[in-house]
Amino acid sequence: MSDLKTHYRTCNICEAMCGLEIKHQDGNILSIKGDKEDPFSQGHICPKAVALQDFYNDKDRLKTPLKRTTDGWQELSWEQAYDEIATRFRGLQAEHGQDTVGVYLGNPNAHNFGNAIMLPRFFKALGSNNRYSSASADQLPHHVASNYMLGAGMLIPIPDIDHTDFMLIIGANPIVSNGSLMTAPGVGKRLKAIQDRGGNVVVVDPRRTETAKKADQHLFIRPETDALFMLALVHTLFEEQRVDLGHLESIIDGLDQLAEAVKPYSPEAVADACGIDATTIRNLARDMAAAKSAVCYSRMGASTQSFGGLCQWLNNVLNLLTGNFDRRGGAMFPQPAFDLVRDKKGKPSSYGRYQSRVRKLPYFNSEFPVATLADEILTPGEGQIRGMITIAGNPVLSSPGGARLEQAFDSLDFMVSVDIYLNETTRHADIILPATTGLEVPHFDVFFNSFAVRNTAKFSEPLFEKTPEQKHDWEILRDLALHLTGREDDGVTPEMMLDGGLKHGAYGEQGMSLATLKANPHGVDLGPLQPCLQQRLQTEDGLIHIAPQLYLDDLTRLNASGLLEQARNPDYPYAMISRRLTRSHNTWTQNSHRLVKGKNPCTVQMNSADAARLSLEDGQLARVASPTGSIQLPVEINDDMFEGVVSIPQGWGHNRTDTGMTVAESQPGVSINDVTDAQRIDALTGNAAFNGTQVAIQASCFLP
Ligand SMILES: Nc1nc2c(c(=O)[nH]1)N[C@H]1C(S)=C(S)[C@@H](COP(=O)(O)OP(=O)(O)OC[C@H]3O[C@@H](n4cnc5c(=O)[nH]c(N)nc54)[C@H](O)[C@@H]3O)O[C@H]1N2
Ligand SMILES: Nc1nc2c(c(=O)[nH]1)N[C@H]1C(S)=C(S)[C@@H](COP(=O)(O)OP(=O)(O)OC[C@H]3O[C@@H](n4cnc5c(=O)[nH]c(N)nc54)[C@H](O)[C@@H]3O)O[C@H]1N2
Ligand code: SF4
Ligand SMILES: [Mo]
Repeated sequence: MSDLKTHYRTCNICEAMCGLEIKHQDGNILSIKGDKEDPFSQGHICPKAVALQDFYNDKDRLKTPLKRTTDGWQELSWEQAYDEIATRFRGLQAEHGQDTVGVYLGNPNAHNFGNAIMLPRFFKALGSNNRYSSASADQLPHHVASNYMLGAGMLIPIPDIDHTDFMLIIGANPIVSNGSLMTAPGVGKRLKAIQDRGGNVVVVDPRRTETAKKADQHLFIRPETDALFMLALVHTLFEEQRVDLGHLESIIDGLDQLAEAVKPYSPEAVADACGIDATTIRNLARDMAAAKSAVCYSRMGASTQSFGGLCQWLNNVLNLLTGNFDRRGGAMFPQPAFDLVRDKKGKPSSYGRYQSRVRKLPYFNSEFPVATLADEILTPGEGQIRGMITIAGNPVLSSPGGARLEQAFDSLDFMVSVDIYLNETTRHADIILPATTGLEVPHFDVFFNSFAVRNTAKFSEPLFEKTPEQKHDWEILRDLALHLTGREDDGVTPEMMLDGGLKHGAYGEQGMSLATLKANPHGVDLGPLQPCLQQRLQTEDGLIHIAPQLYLDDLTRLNASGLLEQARNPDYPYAMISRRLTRSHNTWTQNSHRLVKGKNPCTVQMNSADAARLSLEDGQLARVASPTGSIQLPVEINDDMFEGVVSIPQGWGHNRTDTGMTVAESQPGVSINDVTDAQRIDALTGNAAFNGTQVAIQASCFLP
């Protein structure tokens, strides 16, 4: 028996970047705990980190390339797989054009530094513009707002949660999600600290969430009316002359146009639509303006909805107008050691450079919206997608109208998936390329350091060596690129590129390098966020654009939406929203026995008044239907729900046939995205509009 060893690394599951301390011996994990010496997370951890050992040990995890044949899945060598993929993709492209091969990237790409660094090479080799990702089912409106207001889509303002005196949280549940576009391990403690220093936390959400329960004030809001609500806050700031631009005053452009545009949206005009009375809205605007420091933080609830673009613009507007932009305790800008924003100045953004073929949706950040991926596969004509590669994504469960995407994948000439499981998406592939994951992979957060509430940097070595047959995601991407182009390997690795980026980054002159990080396995603290926007701003004129024309134009769409009049479809009278669960992450963690054991969490939560109206009892099976599909799941009566709104978990539905996730199949749940509609988008950004999907509910005729 060898010695007991301790390994330090960063958890790769969600955005919180928790440091872990893992005790192991002879290849067995003895414990996974929070690393108290991690300067950022200081010992915080959630139940999912302990499941990292389950993913490592999972017997269902794929280790060798698989090919679908009439006799089922057969193993093949990496070389055979690469050769076949290159031949098939190039064949399709020769016949139907470069763009005939589509790419879908899922969420774990953002948590895997090898992918983040190697993907551009793969894209270049493939040469297709038909790219899609989970970003357009998530945070795209944040990028579009930063692009138009600040000149760079990745320059995202982050709430300075550790120093603020007033935090307005709209459509986020960080106690469960552990924060998003706000990497902040231990959000609960950080929120409590706001209250302990005399500050206030206000949550605006159609559900009284775990976060709302800890807040000083919770306001129920009708789904998708957030833009109206925020317009009324902005209106009040102007009307009551509470605008104070602070140190950025001289570089903010467009204030007069903004003041004019918000005139119609008084609190009285929007109150009924939002379900929040006018005095409460006015008082909130006053409180935010009067606070020593304040920050408005809007996330998924305000982003994945029909006016997600307007919401994320208005979020920034509120922080600017109260003088809280780029200011301690307000919305600040991290300065990561490996910087994704540097030197973007003057480079035109790709927003609207192309339109998608079928629905004419805008291109942004070199991608089309995932809400139109099925259309591009299923609609014949020049430019149709006939081949597809998914990389670390499960869009059959995660995309709006997932069931239609499933049909679309079935119709492809050739499909490849780079993944760790045989799941609802990868089962449609002709070849699956299995990657290493989690504890076998070196780790550096290329993205989440750009969104973190403190500047830190950390590199983690793999805990376990991969076997000689296994390949890292980045090696698969590199090898595919080499097979597609016929080029020789130049030997460049993600670690080399990371080292270069660190040495040339903001802390390079102070000795930052990969060697520095390797010498500090708990991570390096680079200090609290500092005002730095004037140096980091990327607009060509050096100004902050507070009222870009595309947002002012989109107000016409908001006015015509029927939201102000509270228009409802009588056939589908309930508004459906999604929820996240503490013990699952999107679609892929449900093969851990310790995470899914216990009661079925995949329930439809509804208010008792709604349940009474529908004659539904707690635990009874209900059918939730939209014009695009229906699912059946148990009712959970819960007065934490706003009347007329029902909540269903996202990421479930492991009840499809021919998948290979045996634990997940034992507690499958149903997929909310069998009910969502890919036609429902934020037309401005192309982002999926999951929230507020109109549904009908009735008792199910089947027994549970
Ligand atoms: N209705 C509704 N839908 C939603 C949401 C919602 O709130 N409501 N949320 C949206 C959001 S925010 C997101 S981010 C998307 C997520 O959408 P996706 O990214 O499509 O879904 P994931 O479950 O993250 O898929 C991860 C895939 O990667 C695989 N995987 C895990 N680790 C690795 C690895 O190390 N390497 C490789 N190669 N593969 C790996 C998993 O097996 C799985 O197939 O879902 C969106 N969908
Ligand atoms: N445990 C766990 N953690 C996760 C994930 C997970 O699956 N599980 N996923 C990760 C990912 S990929 C992401 S992007 C982040 C997301 O992190 P968050 O943005 O915090 O995500 P949610 O928990 O979905 O919170 C969205 C909130 O918006 C509310 N909401 C819905 N519709 C509306 C609306 O119209 N208006 C308003 N104001 N609110 C609305 C919902 O009730 C919900 O409370 O979480 C990450 N962390
Ligand atoms: S909060 Fe996120 S990063 Fe932290 S341990 Fe849990 S899953 Fe991992
Ligand atoms: Mo996400």
